[in-house]
Amino acid sequence: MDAKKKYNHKEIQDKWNKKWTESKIYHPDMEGAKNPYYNLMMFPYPSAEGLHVGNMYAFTGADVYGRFMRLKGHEVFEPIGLDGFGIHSENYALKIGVNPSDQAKISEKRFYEQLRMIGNSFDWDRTVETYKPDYYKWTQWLFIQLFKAGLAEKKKAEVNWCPSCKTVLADEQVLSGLCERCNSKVEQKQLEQWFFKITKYSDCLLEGLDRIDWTEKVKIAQRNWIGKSEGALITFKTENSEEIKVFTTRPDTLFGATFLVLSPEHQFVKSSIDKLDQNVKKYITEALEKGEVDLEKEKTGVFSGFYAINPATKEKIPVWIGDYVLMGYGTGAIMAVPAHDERDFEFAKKYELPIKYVLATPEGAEREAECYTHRGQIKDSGDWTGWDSAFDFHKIISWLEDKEIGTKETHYHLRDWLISRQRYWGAPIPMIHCDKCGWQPVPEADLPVILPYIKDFKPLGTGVAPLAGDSDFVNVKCPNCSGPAKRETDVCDTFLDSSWYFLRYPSTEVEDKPFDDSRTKKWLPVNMYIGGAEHSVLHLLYSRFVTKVLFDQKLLDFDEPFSKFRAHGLLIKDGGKMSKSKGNVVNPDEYINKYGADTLRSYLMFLGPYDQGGDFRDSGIEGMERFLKRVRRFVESHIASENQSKTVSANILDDSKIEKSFSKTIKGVGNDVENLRYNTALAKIMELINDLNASKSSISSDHLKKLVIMLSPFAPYLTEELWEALGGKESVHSQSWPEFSESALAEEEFKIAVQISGKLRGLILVASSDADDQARIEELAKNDEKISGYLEGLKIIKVIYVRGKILNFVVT
Ligand code: ANZ
Ligand code: ZN
Repeated sequence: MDAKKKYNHKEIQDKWNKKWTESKIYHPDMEGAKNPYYNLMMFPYPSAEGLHVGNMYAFTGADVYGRFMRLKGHEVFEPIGLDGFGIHSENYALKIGVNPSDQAKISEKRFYEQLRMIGNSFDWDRTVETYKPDYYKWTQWLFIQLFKAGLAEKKKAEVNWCPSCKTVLADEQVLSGLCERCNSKVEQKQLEQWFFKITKYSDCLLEGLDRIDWTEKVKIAQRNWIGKSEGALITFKTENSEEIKVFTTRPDTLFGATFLVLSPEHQFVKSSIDKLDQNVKKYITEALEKGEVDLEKEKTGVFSGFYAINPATKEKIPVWIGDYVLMGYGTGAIMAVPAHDERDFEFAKKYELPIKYVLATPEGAEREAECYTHRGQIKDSGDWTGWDSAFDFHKIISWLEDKEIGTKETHYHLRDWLISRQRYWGAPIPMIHCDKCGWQPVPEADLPVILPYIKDFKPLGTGVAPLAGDSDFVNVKCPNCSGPAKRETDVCDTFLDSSWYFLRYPSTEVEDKPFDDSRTKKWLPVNMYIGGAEHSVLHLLYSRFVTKVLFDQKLLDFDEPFSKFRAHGLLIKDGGKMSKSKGNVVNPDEYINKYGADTLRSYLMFLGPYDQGGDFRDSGIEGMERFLKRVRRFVESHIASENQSKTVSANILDDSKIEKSFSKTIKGVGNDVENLRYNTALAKIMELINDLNASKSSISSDHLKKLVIMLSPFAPYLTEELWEALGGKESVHSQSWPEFSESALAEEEFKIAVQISGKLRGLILVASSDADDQARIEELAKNDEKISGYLEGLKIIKVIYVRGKILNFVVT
């Protein structure tokens, strides 16, 4: 490299992109790799705007990790693809009036061009595009495996309907009552739909979480979404012997149940409507009209006029109707225990209903009429008095069962996965309906069921998908009886496409099966997966489910797809999440053109802890540009001076300092990168450069090489260029992470002057880590032979410590 020539990042990027492609350095041998490491990042859906700097933030962080693992001796497989089916792409195509399959080609080209510019070590021989028949053939195959295992079913159900997207949504795609994509208010509709029975895997999905190394908040989100609650089903009888069953997680509070509350939609309310007072009827009508309640709002209710018997106390308690009890959960009826449940407490206070404490409460709680929600010692509860509600759950259940009052019951929040979409742009569901034979899967030999190119792909909004208008597509022979039959015209939810793509990457060229067994054995489960936490209960849950199903079908020999998962943070601009509507989206191309990929990558990684995200600012990127320039000048000037004369180090002390700086940095950066603390890793490299600049001693090319290797995951092009200039063999990216010397890192000691009443009497050596431990330093001083001699017979009245410098014993 010519030091005087201006550094042209564009030329250098092109040069190395070409060399990397030729040398296949990022294309591990799928069959022969000795130390395989599958480094995966969530593949993007190709949006019209192209790659967003937020995507780039995610991909760079994942790539830094992959490059680090390569330096650590692994053969790293880092694939990329496009999750291009789905509403998002289709909506854009609709907006600009292009067929989604035509738009897909345009988006693909644009995305891949951009993805080639960001300096990631992608294996470009193994891309996966979910909308291509050679991929969705196997998505359809997967659907059929689930059907054959009895895990796919078409049934009529109340489903979420987005009036704007004109399709149904899975529960996971509804956020506080709004459509995840377009924010429209979601409606409930009765429709016949395909479901995957993910609920059969609730316990499996919970149990597996304990065995995987994932970002804790994502595990918590999954646990909450599965929402297992163990409790009891308890039967209350009304005065006229009708039964009202309630689900409770706190059967231990049964003796404190002072009223019941039913949802306005409860069967008991419906069947006794004639006997209800006018004002009660009015309340019910209004509540039903209001529909879904806002749980944050004040609770309302009305006394039904009926009473029930508490089966434990045998007391008569009033039956209320209230809007805080939801029909869709439990039995739609609750036993209210105001003393120990906040919602019931609020309700009881408002309507002046009795509050009865049945657990030992802290001093004063009852006098002040406070709600006490913890478990504890049971009181005033007949046989149960003295039991501990935290530990005697099973005793309580047995008691209820003996008396035939209740049974043990477990509830889950998780619902079955709604898989069908009444849209065009997805994999056709590979099922055929015959009036005689019912639902039949398309024979595997006939896969893929090609998505036909149709003109009228607009969603109809009638609950029927656009494919229904294509009679050539619809009418087929029944695979079972050869009679006339009809194809399913709904398409698969896009989350099915992405639920298994990681299985396809190592086997992209395999044509006769979705994934090759020996390759799968070699590369899976994924060693490291990085992506957004927003997919906690969507993609990350569905992928686990699909993997578990395939495991149970003996098609895989592992049941968790991602051994390690880390969620990255969000990139913020001007205080808000980047979004097109806010007009604060940053396009990475502009910055790559202006500053180069190395600078943008390093800047993004320097913004803050990778798992917490950061704030994108133009001023910051210039600082990073200056830093990389400094590194370049530093290396280049040393190469130049080495070439002139081999300078011999003048100062041995300085040399050991350099050794130490290097060891400290190599160790620190390694730990930081391992833990995705890229910002502090870069800070340590910056510090090293400062140390080296300040040092007078010569720096060997060996040192320079170590420096360049450490920086290589962040700035892959510049470091290749410097590596070459340093005469390095092969690529910097196929080197080994530098070793460091523990002995150079050995603890530093410093000297403290010990005075006795202001007179210097000796020096002691103290470890740096003890600099703040005055007691330890006093002890060391007193144990020193010389000093202890001076102190003999004297009385210490005061000790003054000047940190790191002087210890003064004031004596009389
Ligand atoms: C009595 C009780 C006493 C309760 C107490 C709690 C505390 P999770 O954990 O979410 O499953 N509940 C049951 N069905 C309901 C419905 N349809 N609408 C609103 N609330 C309902 O919560 C179960 C608890 O939520 C149940 O336990 C019930 O209140 C309430 F000190 O029963 B509990
Ligand atoms: Zn048939």
